Amino acid sequence: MGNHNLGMEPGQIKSGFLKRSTWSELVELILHPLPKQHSSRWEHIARGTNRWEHIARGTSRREHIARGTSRREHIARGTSRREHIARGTSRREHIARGTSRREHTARGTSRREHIARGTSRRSILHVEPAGGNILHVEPAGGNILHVEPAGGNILHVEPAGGSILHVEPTDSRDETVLGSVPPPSPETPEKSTVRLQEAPPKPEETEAEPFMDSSLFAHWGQDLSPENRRAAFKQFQYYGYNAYLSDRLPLDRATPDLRPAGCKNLTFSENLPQISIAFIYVNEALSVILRSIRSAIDRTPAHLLKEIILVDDHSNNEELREKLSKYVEEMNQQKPGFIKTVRHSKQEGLIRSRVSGWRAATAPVVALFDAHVEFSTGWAEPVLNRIKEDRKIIISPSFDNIKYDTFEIMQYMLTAQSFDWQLWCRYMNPRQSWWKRENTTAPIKSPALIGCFIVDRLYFEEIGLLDEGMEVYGGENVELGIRAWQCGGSVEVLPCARVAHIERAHKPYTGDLAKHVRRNALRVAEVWMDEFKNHVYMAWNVPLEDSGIDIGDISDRKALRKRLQCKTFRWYLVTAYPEMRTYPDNIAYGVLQNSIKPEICVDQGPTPHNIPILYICHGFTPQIAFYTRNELIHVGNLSPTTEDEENRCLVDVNSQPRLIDCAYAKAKRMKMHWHFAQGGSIQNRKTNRCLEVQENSNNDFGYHLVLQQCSGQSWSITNFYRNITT
Ligand SMILES: [Mn+2]
Repeated sequence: MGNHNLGMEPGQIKSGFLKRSTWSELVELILHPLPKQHSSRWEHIARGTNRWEHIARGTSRREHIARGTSRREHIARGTSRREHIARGTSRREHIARGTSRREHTARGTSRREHIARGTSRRSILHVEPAGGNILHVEPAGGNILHVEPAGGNILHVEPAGGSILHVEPTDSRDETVLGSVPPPSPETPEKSTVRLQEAPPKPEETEAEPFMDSSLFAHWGQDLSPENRRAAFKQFQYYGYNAYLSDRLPLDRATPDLRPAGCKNLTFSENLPQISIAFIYVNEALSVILRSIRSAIDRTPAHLLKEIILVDDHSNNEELREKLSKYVEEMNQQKPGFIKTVRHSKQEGLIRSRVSGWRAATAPVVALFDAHVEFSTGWAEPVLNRIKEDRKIIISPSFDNIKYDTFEIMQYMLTAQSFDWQLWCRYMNPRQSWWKRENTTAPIKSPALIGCFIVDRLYFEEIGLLDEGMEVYGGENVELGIRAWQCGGSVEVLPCARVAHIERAHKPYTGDLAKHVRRNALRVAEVWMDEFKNHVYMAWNVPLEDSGIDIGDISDRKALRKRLQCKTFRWYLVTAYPEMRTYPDNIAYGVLQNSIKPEICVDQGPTPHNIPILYICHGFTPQIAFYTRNELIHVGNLSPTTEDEENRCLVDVNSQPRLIDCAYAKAKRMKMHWHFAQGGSIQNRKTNRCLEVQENSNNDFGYHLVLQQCSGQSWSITNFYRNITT
């Protein structure tokens, strides 16, 4: 989704993927019903500036995933959707303009209502003639709201503070080699897993300016001298944001007041508690850290800001260390002890760094933040007031985005913070009950946290800080949210506390991000999720038993849960996260392999097509199949929440295998029930045709999927909970 073209042009479309002519017809059909002045996402489609164009070019996320170059890898290369956002072409911006589904929700006219009125894009898409099937606008994992959370583990983006995507510090748009980064490999390798070595030609690089196609220069810097451009690019590669520009902006620059209107009229207690603000960083640009500090000082009432704590997670930048020390020294001469410094002698990762910041804090309330933020006017009072009202509420501010290239501040809509079943965090629309209050200053109850948060110092300790048995990053913010709720506290996002945060193009940490998130997620599943823990294993396609993944010792965390007499995860789902979908009927999951050609797997294929394909097995989301007690075969991402409608089921459509929206297929009573037992055939209950593989020289891997009279081919699925019986 929304990715760079990665050097691919329409001419490089893989045969068998969506062709231009089909695309043009589709665009026409889609656009026809919409008035011209409508500033919808469709207009971007018409302009070819969005994800659809990538799909049309055959460069959709699914295809990248299919090639083993998932979006995560693009993120690793610094070529994520974020860049589209920076260019103002993302859906997020539509949200900011108030043209999104969220606004409809705010008006109490949900997308479903539009669907009911026949005005939704879904109904529009139903005009797609091919096979009489639905086009799926939001491809599996079309994590549309997963945009750039601050602090979280959203995988798609650069979260503030949280479970950052610690990935390689290069702007590898310039590398552009699909398959050059191997997919994160399961720790228990599957025998059929094959690494892909597909590589399109490198774009030509001119001697003079090999970096001019970097996203850094899409909206900025064209007028710089070549020399300065080179300098700016070098800094960008290192930091993941435009440090060159940051160095030239005032530390106390003005920022827009993006608070909802009513915030200015709120009144607060006379005796608010003091706060310590901890900034966690590793190899951050000096000017960015200083601006974070400056804005904290300028935008927090002086009598409430007790101290600032700088947690350096073992930066190796000597110059940064020296200059920052000098700054701290000067500040402390004016105000002794005001800035404290904590330095790790080895890199501990974000999670333990946050705890280090908390340990150094002495005020009654502690804020744990990234060091690339700018606080907005009036951010602290509502937070401190809320904590004074109830010390068991953990609070996140509302985040806006400091664009990593121009440093402009882009407003984000108000959201709650939640997560999917892999425990990547995501933004979530505040629920109906909140909108109905028609008070946009009211706290938004939130299932979890994106990453940066403010908490009562002693309460944080009482409920067990963060899980320090987690490594590097990821999952700790989700764990904290779940734990807070289950153990008698809660989480809220405050609309009047706004903090702008740089969503970096890439991270200073390196390594296999997903691997850490997966491990940390399994810890959360084992400690907190009771009978729902299998959902995390399903989402990561990891066997429930003998996964081969060492999640470390969780006995302390289990003891903590017992000691605090925490409620069940079922209670949590009902109370704190009713939007989350559960899948109690799934009885098997994993890749579907045919014994004739086990190295290729059933794959959801490129979107927006609904034709399942056979592809080299990689075991990532587009190939994860689920077989249910009700004999459905679901392929691809499991929609994490009821806001998403992405689940697709295998259906026999006129003897062709198709992937159709499960709810739609069910409503239309389509032929979607399959008899399947491990090692046996996959046979449609109504038509008796079998899903089989057939040789086809036009296909990349020599075979394609067919529905035909059963010839006795056998299929297997990787994991199952119980014996699949007839
Ligand atoms: Mn961040």
